[in-house]
Amino acid sequence: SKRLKNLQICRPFIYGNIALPLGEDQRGPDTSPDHTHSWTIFLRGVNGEDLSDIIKRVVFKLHETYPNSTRSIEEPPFEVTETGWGEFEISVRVYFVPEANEKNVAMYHHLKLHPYGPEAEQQKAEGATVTSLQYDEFVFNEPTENLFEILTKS
Ligand code: SLL
Repeated sequence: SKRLKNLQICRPFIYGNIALPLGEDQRGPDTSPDHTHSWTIFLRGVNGEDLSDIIKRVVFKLHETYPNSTRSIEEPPFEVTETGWGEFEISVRVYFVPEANEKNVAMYHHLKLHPYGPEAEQQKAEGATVTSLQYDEFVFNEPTENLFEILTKS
């Protein structure tokens, strides 16, 4: 559809990971013995919305030590849960719905498993959940009328 000139519209979102040390009770028969953590990387709206109104697909590229390391998530929630032993960079590529007529965008997230900083010792002792989140915004310049309608409804 037509593009709206001289207009910019933003949509805020959150992406990042949570991680938990794997306790003996959380290990299944298929859990690799060298895996120490369970983690989830996700991308969603700032109020927990799934963002499927503007996003068609999110591709998470994991470390090549993972089987099928390119994970294409075609439906919300846009997230991947895994177990593992190490931290690494995850590439997160977002593909928008066709009516937006926007190029895909890529971001990077450093998967965090280990607590650090002043609270680290206590967090380790408690087996606390580690969280590493980033706030960002999709910025659409001269959006299509369709995208504008999606972003301004409700
Ligand atoms: C490191 N640069 O050396 C990092 C790489 C890779 C983490 C960390 C493997 C999972 C699996 C896993 O946790 N890889 O066995 O599928 O620390």
